[in-house]
Amino acid sequence: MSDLEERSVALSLRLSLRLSLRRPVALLIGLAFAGAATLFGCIGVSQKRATPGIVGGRSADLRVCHAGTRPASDGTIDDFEDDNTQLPTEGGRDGFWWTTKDEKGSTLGPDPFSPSEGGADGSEMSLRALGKTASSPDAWGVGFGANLLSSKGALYDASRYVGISFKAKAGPGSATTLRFKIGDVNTHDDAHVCKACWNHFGKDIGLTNQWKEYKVMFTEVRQAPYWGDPRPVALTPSKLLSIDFSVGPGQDYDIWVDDIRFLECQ
Ligand SMILES: [Ca+2]
Repeated sequence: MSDLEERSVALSLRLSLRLSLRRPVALLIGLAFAGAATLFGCIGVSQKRATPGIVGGRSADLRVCHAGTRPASDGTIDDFEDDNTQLPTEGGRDGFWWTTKDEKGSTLGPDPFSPSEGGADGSEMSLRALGKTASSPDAWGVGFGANLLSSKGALYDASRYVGISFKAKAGPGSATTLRFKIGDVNTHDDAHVCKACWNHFGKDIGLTNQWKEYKVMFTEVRQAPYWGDPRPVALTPSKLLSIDFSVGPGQDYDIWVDDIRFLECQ
């Protein structure tokens, strides 16, 4: 992500937090979907009418794996062994890693942001992010993530998967709480649906100082409370844009992640 795009994300986030970002385009798209849902309802194609302004977002559409999960055969989002900032071109993905931070003094390294030596399970490379997040009242911290597709605003269909696993650890003295998030059509600004964007569906992760695997199922991710517009009931796996990891304000952090994979049912 360029400096300009990074500033743009930070600016959008602040605007969204103030619930002041309202775009005629988003409204038109929302109305278009509402109209389509009404039409389908009339001709009996769909039994359930979508909530106006929400694309998908229904828990009934999420798959549950009764026999457990396994890494999908084309599921590697990144293992960082290629030592670059693009996702491996597997499963049709070709996006890039980026970073974002508040403008209140939070720092994020290394600069330039790229894979570091030392990985999970004896592998050679992983993704390390380290720095200090500001503690002022309006600081929100830092984040690092990847768009699943390189084309801006393109939606990635992950409906054949059921969740994402990754390995992670915290360095000595680091903050140990990390939030993992998935940006979808209803929460990502680039999809032009949300009016208050960036409250992605996510889960708080508690790290240790040892590499450990974490599984995050599409059924269990939630938006943070009290803000975001719209606020769908569930993630829409058929229309994803991004994944990211974020660290909240007022902390020293040294976070390592590796072997990020989509999961499928056993
Ligand atoms: Ca690795």
